[in-house]
Amino acid sequence: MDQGMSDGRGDGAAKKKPPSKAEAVKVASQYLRTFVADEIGNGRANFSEDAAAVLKFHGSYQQDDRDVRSVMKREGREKEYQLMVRVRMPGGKLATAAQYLTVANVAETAGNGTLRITTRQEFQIHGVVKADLPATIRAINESLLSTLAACGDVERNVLCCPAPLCDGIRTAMQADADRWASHVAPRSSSYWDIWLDGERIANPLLPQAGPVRVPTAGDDPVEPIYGKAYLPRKFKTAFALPEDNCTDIHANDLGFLAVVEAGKLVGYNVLVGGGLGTTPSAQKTFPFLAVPLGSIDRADVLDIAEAVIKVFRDFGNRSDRKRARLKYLIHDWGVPAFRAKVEEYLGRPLADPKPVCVTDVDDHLGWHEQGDGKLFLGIPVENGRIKDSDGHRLFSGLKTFFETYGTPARLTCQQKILLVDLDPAWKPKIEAWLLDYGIAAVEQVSTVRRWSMACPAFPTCGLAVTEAERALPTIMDELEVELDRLGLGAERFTVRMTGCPNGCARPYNADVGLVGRSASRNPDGTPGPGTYTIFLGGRTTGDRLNVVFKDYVPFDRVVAELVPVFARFKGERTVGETFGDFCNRVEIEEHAGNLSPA
Ligand code: SRM
Ligand code: SF4
Repeated sequence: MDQGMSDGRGDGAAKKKPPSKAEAVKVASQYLRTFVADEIGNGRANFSEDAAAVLKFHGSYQQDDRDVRSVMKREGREKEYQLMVRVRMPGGKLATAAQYLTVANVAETAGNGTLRITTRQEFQIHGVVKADLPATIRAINESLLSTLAACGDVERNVLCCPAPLCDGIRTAMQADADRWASHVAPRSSSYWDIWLDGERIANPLLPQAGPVRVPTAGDDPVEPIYGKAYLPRKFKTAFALPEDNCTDIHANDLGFLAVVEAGKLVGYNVLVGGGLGTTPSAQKTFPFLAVPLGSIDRADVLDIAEAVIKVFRDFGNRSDRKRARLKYLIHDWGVPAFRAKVEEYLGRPLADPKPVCVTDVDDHLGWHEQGDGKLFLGIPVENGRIKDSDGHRLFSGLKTFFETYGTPARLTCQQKILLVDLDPAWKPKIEAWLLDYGIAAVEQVSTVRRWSMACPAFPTCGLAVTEAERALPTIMDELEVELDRLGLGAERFTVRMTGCPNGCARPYNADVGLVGRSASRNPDGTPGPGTYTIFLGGRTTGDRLNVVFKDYVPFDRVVAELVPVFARFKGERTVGETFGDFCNRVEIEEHAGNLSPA
């Protein structure tokens, strides 16, 4: 995986190709209005392809139940259409208990009775039928949350460390993230017209009517930041602290890495070009980690973010969606040329990056003091799925919790939930509540499971080729046994699994990445677990890509392939060396590109 950059502007050929069909649909949607508005009440169970493409900008994906897809096809019946609704939550913040209860209520009444915390600290509700979509979006908006721009070719949910620590730094960083999130949200009125009868519910996290910060020749009167065709592709931004990269900043198109002086947040190093999606058969695609572009004062966040996003808007590849992410523009141009263009848009030079980089990560689980006399409690949620099953009643338990205590919450980019603003006097009762509902405290979860994540994959994701969320718990059961046997149970490393190479659980910068490679079928025709590519040698801090260890590994062989590497790590590691660092060192020392046990 080449992190190298070219230094010339090599994408000229792609520029001459005609725009893709997706571009035509965006323009024809007239600022995200037509198609969707025309089809909501047409009595059909599904949206047309064009409407489904525009619907993403409104925060919803059209899906079908893949567990029954082949049966339905065999019986000549229509797919089991359903919608996934994503709730936009900058910095993962739920300001009130009522917001949580609204989302949980919608999941119960219109969805499949579960909630999914995503790797970008949002909620997803799966299984909503088309007829229930308007009421679902209205309820979410009435609770002062939104779904606008949770998906689509726009700035996605802006990530920020969610820990409610009163250290003066996180609060300031969260305020900067909120300012950018509201400034960059789409400004067209179509969302309110379609779902809320034109009523703009006052929501501080939605678009500010104010002017753009960096006026450029390409600005459109309705959408001055995006224009009629919005962005060439999705765009992702994260804020992080060097000692706490819990937002995985290097996986984002744009990153703000805090520069702290004398205990105060004074500015940021600006990182650009992160993105993980890849298609193994297309060499022109690859995962890439964001690289430093320059440094800025806090006051300049909106200006620099707007300049970067507008350069992407104007020069990103609009003919080939596989190569449309910012990382490819930067790869093709090289950092110096990209920086020069950003400076041109900004109207001033950018200071060089400061000597600040990521050093650690905190998942914020367990009990912590906030610094204002209150406590917060981070709760593990396996693969982000909030559900009731087998005596573990997390879904019911959280509802009771928010009804009882009425406190806010935060979601993390590790798919976990933080219960915040807790009175220390409540601690014994809250611990009893955990026991009552069979909710595991962090101390009861193994280190390997604690640091693992999987994407949803089957049955909801239309792009899945293998299982992930439903398969990782089995891998964890097996790994726990093997790691304990080797005396490695306390080792901290990340295991991240996805059902296809798109990288939604960020497998390519994990210590261990398990990426769905080829499909299989169960005897009853439902999707089987498939085969996986095993990647090794990333880092828990997320600032190094891993490399392929083994390809096409059947699901039931994954742990068997890993165990000899763990055994070798135990025998050969240097003092304090982590598993990811060991794999990376051995791979580099042996120049083998393969860590097969000696
Ligand atoms: Fe993702 C597409 C789920 C984070 C890269 N992602 C999808 C879709 C919408 C499938 C689709 O297009 O039909 C998945 C819906 C599955 C379902 O049933 O819910 C999906 N992505 C997810 C979530 C829910 C995974 C999770 O375990 O939480 C995450 C939602 C985040 C959110 O709240 O917005 C999610 N996706 C990511 C990340 C990680 C991140 O952003 O930190 C990545 C890698 C970083 C990146 O963007 O490069 C990621 N998702 C993709 C890609 C590949 C993009 C590319 O540049 O090639 C796709 C496919 C696409 O866009 O065409 C994709
Ligand atoms: Fe779907 Fe692939 Fe993303 Fe998993 S990684 S949610 S299978 S697109």
